[in-house]
Amino acid sequence: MPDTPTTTPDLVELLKDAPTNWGKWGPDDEVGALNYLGAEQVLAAVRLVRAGKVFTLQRLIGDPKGDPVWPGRTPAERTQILDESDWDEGGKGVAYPGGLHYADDKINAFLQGSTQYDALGHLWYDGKLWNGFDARTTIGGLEKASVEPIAQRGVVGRAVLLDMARFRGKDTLDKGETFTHEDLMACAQAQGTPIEKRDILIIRTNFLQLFFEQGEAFYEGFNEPGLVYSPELVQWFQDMEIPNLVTDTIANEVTTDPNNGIALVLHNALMRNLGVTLTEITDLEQLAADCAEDGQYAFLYVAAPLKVAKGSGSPVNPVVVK
Ligand code: UVW
Repeated sequence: MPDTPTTTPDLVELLKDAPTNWGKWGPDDEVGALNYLGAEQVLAAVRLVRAGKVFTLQRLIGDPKGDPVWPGRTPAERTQILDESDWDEGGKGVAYPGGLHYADDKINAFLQGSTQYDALGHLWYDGKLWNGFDARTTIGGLEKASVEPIAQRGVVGRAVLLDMARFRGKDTLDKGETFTHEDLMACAQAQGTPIEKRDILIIRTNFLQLFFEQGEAFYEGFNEPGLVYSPELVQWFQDMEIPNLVTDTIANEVTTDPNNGIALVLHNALMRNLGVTLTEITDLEQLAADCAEDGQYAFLYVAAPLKVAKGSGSPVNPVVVK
C-alpha cells in the first residue's frame, strides 16, 4: 500500500453528508440498488440481443499464469481427490458394478479470490453495514446482507462497456490512475452510446495485464487505477440509479484515494451507503475487442453469484449477450 497522509480523515467524517438508500426498499432489504432492475429493465436489455454473440467474463480459476488477488488473499487451490490412478492395483477407487471410474476434486478458495460479487455486507465503517444492519451481525458469517439474497435474485439488465483504457489511448491504465463520472460520460459519448439510467456499468482498465507481465512486482506499491471519490460522483450514481458496478480490477476503484489517503472510499459510499453491488476481477478483453469492432457498447448482462449461506461474496461467471 502507498503511504497515507498522517492527517487521513476517517470515513465517518468524509461521508457525513453523503446520500444513503438505507430504508428505501424496506428495513430488511439485502440487495440494495439491484431493486432498480425490474421487468422493464430486463425486457429492454433483451431487445439489445441482435447477433447472438455470447461472452463470458470470468477469469480462469487456477490459471497456470497465476490468479490476481487482493493483497493478503491467496489464489484458490484445487486438489485432485480421485482420478484414474485410484483404480490402479491397490488404489482407493471403489469397484462399482459395471466398471464406473470417475474424477473428483475440491477447491479451497477465498470467496473473493476470483471474479466475484461482493455481498452488500462485505465491507463497512462506523459499526453499520448496508441498510443500517449492525456490523456485529457479520461475526462468524454474514447474518444480514450476505451474498445469498443477491444469488437468489440474480442480476439481469442493460450493461454498458466503458473502455477507459482505449478511450485514453493506452494498453492499460497506470497504477493509481483515476477517473471520474464525467470521464465515464465522455468515454460513453466517444463510443457513441450514452449511459442511461439504471445501466449496469462495466469499466475496462486492462490493469491486470500488468499482473501477468510483472508477476510479484505487480504488488509493489499496490494501488489500482479506478474511479475516485467525490461528492458529485456519488450523487451521480444515486441520480442515475446505477445498480451494479463491474470492473476488471481487483477492487473496483482507485485503491488509495489520492485526495484524502483513505482506502476504498467508494466501497463505502456506493456499496454500504447506496447499495450498489460490486463485481470485480472480470476479464473484459474479448468483449472489448468485439465492441470496438461492431460499435455495440450496450448489451444484455446476466449474472448470478453462487448461493453461499452467510457468504461475504461469491465467484461468478457473468454472461453478456449481443
Ligand atoms: C476488499 O474489500 C478488501 O476487497 P474486494 O472488494 O476486492 O473484495
